[in-house]
Amino acid sequence: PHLLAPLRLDRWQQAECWPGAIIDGIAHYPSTPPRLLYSPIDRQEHGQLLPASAVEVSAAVGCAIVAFEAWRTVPAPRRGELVRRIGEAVRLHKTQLAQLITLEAGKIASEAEGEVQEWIDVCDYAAGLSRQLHGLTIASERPQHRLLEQWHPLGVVGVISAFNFPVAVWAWNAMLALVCGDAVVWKPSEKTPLCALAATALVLDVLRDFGDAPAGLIQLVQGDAVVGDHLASDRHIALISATGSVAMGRAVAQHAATRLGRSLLELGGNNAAIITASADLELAARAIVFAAAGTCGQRCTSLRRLFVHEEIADALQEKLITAYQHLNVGDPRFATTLIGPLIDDAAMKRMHAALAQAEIEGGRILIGGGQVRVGGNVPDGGCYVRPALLAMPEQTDVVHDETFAPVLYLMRYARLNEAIALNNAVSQGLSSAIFTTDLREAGAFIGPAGSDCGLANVNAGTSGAEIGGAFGGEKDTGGGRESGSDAWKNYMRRATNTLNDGHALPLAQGVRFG
Ligand code: UN1
Repeated sequence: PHLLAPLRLDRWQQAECWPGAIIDGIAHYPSTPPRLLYSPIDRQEHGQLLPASAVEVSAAVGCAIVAFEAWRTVPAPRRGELVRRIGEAVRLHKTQLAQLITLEAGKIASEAEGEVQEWIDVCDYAAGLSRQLHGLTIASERPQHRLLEQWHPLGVVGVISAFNFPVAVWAWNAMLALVCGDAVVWKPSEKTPLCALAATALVLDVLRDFGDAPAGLIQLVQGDAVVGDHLASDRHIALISATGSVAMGRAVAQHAATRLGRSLLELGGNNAAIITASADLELAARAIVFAAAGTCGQRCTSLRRLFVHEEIADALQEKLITAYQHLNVGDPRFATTLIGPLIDDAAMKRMHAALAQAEIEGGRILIGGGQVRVGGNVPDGGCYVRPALLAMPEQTDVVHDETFAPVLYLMRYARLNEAIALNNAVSQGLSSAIFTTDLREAGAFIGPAGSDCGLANVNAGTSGAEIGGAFGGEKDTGGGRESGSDAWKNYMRRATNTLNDGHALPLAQGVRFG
């Protein structure tokens, strides 16, 4: 309750039941079988949710269309003002939102606050952007003619997000969509519904005070994959932006493609770092530990593969083992904890299956992998594991999989091109890094024949990207780019206009007609 009241969430709680949909600012309690809500910290139940059905999805989309039709003619800088005020409200509630993220996703305070900070940052970015939604003017081949390009609001944007970033990923999409003049329907992860309700409550309060912004700009439909499928299949959704597993992305992309809708996909990563012989090992080790073990290995940008030059492999391995020994695993609400729980039993089973498979494929666990015993700051009921570091003889089958857990496979290499080829040899293409003090090695890695990922870093880990850059990756990662740079163009439609200022009607390409 101390979390829910300041976020004004208690208004929606009816006898331990949470609404599966917020449509036009009104809570809906569908007559669907309830879903029990647990915290990954200790599996304590904290209520139940009535998931949305196809009816609520259609209603939410319908209301979003009405809101869009009003919002698209509001001047973009005024739309930016709305997002600026959302940013102010998020600042005021940063701590409570972060605590809710800790409760539902199991993140430690600093990472949960960092996630809320991403929302704040993207508000600032989007507010500025609202005065920069610019197109080109282009020289015409015809006398007294001009070509220009305009970016118009697109329509209703569907957002499907994952448990590991329960507010930030939606915020990257939603804050940009709002300044671009769109309305948003959100299907969050079924594992983090209270975060979604809190974020929606906060935006609705800002909308109410704003005046010329309809409540229907932000709609929420909660539930599992079926709800996401309804959203992705709805032909009124102009863009479906989905973050999560490759399997989910494939399903969403197929639904959208059937109706020739747009999709924006940010899917799995199987991110690697190359540590060359010239690397600053102290710095590399710190970056590796945060990227591989931080967030309990549950970021799409988490580090999963390590290619270490054979000359420094023993030294680095030793540093990593020492660092892993000191990782404090436990209740994420304790200030000294660095690694919180895995999200659920299924995640832990997948981790253990991957470790067993790795051993069959010739791998050797150097440290970690086991479940942490209950006691002290390790509560009963949660899935607390020791981050695992394994030595692999080569990039075997299991290394090609993204196991969403703190599992890091260490492999040795002799030549840089060999390591770059291995970096690129997996089906995913999200994030990558090289640690080197050699300019040529860095250049090779970030050049056209280097890393094939959407993110390629030098002396910086694979995770923890800033919002200012375009975020996303290639191949099975889905090809989409969200957040900064020119990702806003995804949320708008481009119109090319030809303007004739003259009295004659010259035809393009010199065509004569009559
Ligand atoms: C994700 O895990 O889906 O770069 C997003 C990062 C964060 C975002 C991760 N800024 O790790």
